[in-house]
Amino acid sequence: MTQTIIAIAGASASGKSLFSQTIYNELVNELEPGAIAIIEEDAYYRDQSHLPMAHRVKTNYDHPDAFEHELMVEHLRKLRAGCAVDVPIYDYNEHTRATETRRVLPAKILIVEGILLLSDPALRDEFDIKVFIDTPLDICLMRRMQRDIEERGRTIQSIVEQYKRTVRPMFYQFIEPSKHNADLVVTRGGKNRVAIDIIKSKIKHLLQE
Ligand code: UZR
Ligand code: MG
Repeated sequence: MTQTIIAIAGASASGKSLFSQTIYNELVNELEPGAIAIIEEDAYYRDQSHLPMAHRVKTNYDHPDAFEHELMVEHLRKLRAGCAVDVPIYDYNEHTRATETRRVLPAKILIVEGILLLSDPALRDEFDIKVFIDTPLDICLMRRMQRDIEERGRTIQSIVEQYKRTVRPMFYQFIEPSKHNADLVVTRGGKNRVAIDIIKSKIKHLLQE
């Protein structure tokens, strides 16, 4: 069953996914099978299949209400109780959930990453270790332009529009203040080698206990 849940939060394109995946990928082969698993908050964006595309593009995806945090809490509790869960898969091009899901088994250590993990009090209580990736917002915007064009099928125009309308204001309203709920603040993002090594050794230490 899952014993330790580590939250990795921070702005969109701050390097959360890279930070989390680097830790996961470097540990997964070294540890015994089933010792570590990873879940993304993005997977819990609400299903919008009942809404037409014109409505889906208008959703505020940077607001806590865009996420089904209730389902995420339920899944985290099931994993702690030793049960497997079927995590949704989100399709950024369609702005809704895919029909398939991904089965996640109750690994001893679970890494969870996402923008609003530390702003929701109900969700926050589920985490044993809370990390905030603190990357300057202009760096995030540059990364986001590249990523969203290459991986999420967006245009410069749509990225600029979303950034002004939701990404930036919601960052200042919800994400930035949530930093104070973190146990650790990591500067720069996904390539902070010292921070990656510190979390890795903490995980190994926890597994030896
Ligand atoms: P990360 N997002 C979309 O652009 N479309 C969707 O259908 C769902 C999410 C974006 C969202 C948020 N915002 O900033 C980002 N907008 O995905 C979060 N606007 O993902 O943490 O990987 O950057
Ligand atoms: Mg990401």
